Amino acid sequence: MRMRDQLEQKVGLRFSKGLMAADNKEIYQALLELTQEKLAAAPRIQGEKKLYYISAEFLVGKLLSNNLINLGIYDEVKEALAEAGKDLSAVEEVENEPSLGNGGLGRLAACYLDSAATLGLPGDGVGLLYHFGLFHQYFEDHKQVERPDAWLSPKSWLQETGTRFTVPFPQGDVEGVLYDLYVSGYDNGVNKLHLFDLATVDEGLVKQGIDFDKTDIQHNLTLFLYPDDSDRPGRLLRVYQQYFMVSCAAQLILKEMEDKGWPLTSLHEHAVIQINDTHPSMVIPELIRLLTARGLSMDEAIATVSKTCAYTNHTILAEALEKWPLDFLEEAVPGLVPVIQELDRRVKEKYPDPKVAIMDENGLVHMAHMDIHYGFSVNGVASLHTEILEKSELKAFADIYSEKFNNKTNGITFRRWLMHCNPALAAFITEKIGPGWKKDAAELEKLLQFQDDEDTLRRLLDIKHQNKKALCAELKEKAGVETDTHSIFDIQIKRLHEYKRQQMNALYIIWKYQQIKAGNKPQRPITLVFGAKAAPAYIIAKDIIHLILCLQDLIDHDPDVSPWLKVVMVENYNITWAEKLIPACDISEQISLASKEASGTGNMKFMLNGAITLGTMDGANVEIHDLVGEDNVYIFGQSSETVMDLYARSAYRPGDYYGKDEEISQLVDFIISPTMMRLGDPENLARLYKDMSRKDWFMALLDVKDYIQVKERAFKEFEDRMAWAKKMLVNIAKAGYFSSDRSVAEYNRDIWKLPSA
Ligand code: 26V
Repeated sequence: MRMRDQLEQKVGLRFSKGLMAADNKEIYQALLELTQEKLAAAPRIQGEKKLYYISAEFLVGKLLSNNLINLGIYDEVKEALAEAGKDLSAVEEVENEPSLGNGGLGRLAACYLDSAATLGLPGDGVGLLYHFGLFHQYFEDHKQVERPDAWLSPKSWLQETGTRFTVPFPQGDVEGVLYDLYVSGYDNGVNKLHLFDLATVDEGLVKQGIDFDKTDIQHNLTLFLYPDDSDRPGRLLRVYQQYFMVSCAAQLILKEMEDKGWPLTSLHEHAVIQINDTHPSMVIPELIRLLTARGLSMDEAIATVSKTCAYTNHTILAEALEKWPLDFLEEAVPGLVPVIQELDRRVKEKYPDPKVAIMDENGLVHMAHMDIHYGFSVNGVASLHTEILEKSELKAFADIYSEKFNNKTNGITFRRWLMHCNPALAAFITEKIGPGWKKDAAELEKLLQFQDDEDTLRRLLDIKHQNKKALCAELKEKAGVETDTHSIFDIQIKRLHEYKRQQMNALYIIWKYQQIKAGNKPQRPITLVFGAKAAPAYIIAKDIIHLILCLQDLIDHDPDVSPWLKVVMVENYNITWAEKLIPACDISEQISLASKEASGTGNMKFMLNGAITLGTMDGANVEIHDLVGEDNVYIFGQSSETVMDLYARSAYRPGDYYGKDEEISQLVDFIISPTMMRLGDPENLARLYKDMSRKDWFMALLDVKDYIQVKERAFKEFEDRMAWAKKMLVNIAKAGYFSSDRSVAEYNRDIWKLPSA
């Protein structure tokens, strides 16, 4: 049946009207049903061995277009709707974005599920169904305010499966209820994302904002992702949540083994578990507990689990490497404690070095240490990151288990981050080099033959300009702000964290403001866009948001400056915003303190869409630099070696810059200038000023002058439009390496060893 007829039939059946008379909501419902039916009819990817990717986050984004693209019917649907006078992108607006993630780790999980299905690898995701997700961010009085993100709707992509598992807690058993989402591969079959909900969850527990009774674990486990952990009940709740997730996951895995009639001693031959950061680490002792309860000896259980589990490290920030006090575990998950103690005993017997113990002398249980000893693979997510893990952070482990350590540089799915979000560029690339790049991203290099072709370069500039126009319209509609389509778009979108140094970008804004006030106007207006959520209990991060919002306001109301400089911080930054911002970007801000950003994946998305990276030699920026060469990236700042050395010797003092360097002092002082103190909250601004001038733990002042200088050079070079377009082309052509199809193929080659359909 023609797509138009299929759609007419669906709309007719459900709403007793024709497509032309239906509104976008009705069309969305019809499309959702039609797409779900096609997903259900697609072949389920199967094999003798399967990947279980367990993760606290899956930042999947809206699903309609992605599924239509992967099913190969996007264009047909778009045309059928257009025939009836309807617009697919307006229909997409109806869908709520699932609020199941926080940042890079969650988005990476979503990209990897897409690629596993695309490559025909049997692999399911396992996580939790958070009713209110992370939180919805609002701005009030130039400050972040958090409210529940009630994204669930009665009709959605989720399917109730009827599968339930019992999870034991000291307060009594709770039930996990399994919901499934189809994960479609591009031109291939489907896998699933398994999301567990708490049968007895009670949304009514949420009172003011995102506050709720953190101790009521029989009703709260699946309300929020990362509930505030600034107090003991909050931290305990994390443990309860994590255990709920991994116990359900472990039971699902064993059920699938039993359903197939496979003996549990052969678990490692049929299952591989990827532990995404330490949040799912308790799956190791939980599986051991369940296997011994089913008759395996402790030795057998430990051996088979160790051959099944692999761990990915996504951060080297000490505070993000989870360590739980033993008494927390005794209180929340007493059933696991004897297993963890046994695992620790075995380690201590073999390796006396206290650095590699699971349980340290303070009674803290190091989750990553358990993963490394009792998993068969440990990987970092970019080559510099893996090198730092091996040579520094996890050196004691790498010395013991050199064969376990490996690098898997992150990747992104080109289906969402080019074909979906930038259809004009995708079509142009196909026009130039054919469609092969969609299945083999390395083919993008064929674009290099056009690097001196004026017509190609002009087309690239034109596509960028069209995307800017679309973004400006979106900013007007959604945020009520006017932006200039001819300005340079310089964008920093990522979690708000001091190590990512949004505060350094804010110092640039202050510098530029002062320059313009002094009469030094830029050659062309500049639009600086931010998008970021701060963890609700992370005070300084919220102060940085406050600073940026105050600067936005200050500049908007200053007629000397506003024609030249525009600051926009979008509210509730999410995947949907990213899909609009990235295609329109000229300069991609990747300015983390070298050694601190494990990889970054936004940097890859920007590059693929023809933005030029302005960044430090950190994370995957290093690989971007090596691929595109000096001329096609803007690098500044101290090296990771220097930074690590400064930390090791406790030798960094902001006072060496603030107070000594007049230019730097002027920028920092501006934060508490009378103008700013009138505009913002003096308490927040003074706290941030104090932190930046006296502590500056992530060394913004160390690199700020170099940053300003290199950023100015980038703005200047932007004016040679042909030279800039060539940089864009080289970046796009070299982005193929960052396809998640490549990453996932490497995971499979070295770690998972799954059969491919
Ligand atoms: C962060 C937070 C912050 C909010 C409060 C709770 C909480 C819990 C855990 C974490 C860890 C986040 C780890 C993470 O997202 N790492 C990112 O992983 C990306 C994918 O590998 C990588 O590209 C980024 O560099 C890295 O920061």
